[in-house]
Amino acid sequence: TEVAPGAVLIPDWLDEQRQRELVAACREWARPPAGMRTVRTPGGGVMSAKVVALGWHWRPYHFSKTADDGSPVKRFPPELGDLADRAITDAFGRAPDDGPQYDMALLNFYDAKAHMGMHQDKDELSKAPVISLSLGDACVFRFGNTESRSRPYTDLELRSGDLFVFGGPSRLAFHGVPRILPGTAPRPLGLTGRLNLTLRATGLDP
Ligand code: MD5
Ligand code: FE
Repeated sequence: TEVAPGAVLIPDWLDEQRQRELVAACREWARPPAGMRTVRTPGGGVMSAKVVALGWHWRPYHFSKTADDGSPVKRFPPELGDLADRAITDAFGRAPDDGPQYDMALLNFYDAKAHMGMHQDKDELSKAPVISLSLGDACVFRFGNTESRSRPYTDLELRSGDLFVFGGPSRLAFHGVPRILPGTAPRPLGLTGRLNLTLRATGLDP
């Protein structure tokens, strides 16, 4: 369903088997070196969600190829590039536009208390849609407008297996995760908390 122009939500896009495989992969990606970390924001705050980046090491307003521990950032797995192409095709009914390839993933880990404040994703040079995959506990996702972090916005629930693609005018909408709904993860996943995997095209040179 198109939630707003360019913003397409496909509930249950990943079947249980694919969810389990992705959760297992996320656990590997979270391991050091270049594993899960705490992100400090430019304003001096600390994000409550923990982050792993693949392909490029991300900090607000900054991409590099070296992680905070000095080791090279883990590569962007080619299978995530294929997954991105399938996501775009399913969301918009046609293959991705020519342009920069999907070359980085940001993985956010939320425990029961974590949240993410309203923000825009403006660090990428490319206008390619951002692809979001949810795993584990459901959350309240706040989808806002392009003008400010305040109303009008729409709150919706994102659940394990859901695909959300943000393209067109929605690419620069303010958005956030006000809260996690603890204990809502599908039991077979064996996961407490929520994982969100986003796939992005940075538009940077490799
Ligand atoms: C999350 N992550 O659930 C969200 C899902 C992040 C982040 O926000 O920056 O890691 S990605 C949601 C997103 C991306 C790009 C545009 C819009 C939403 N949007 O216009 O609403 O952990
Ligand atoms: Fe974001």
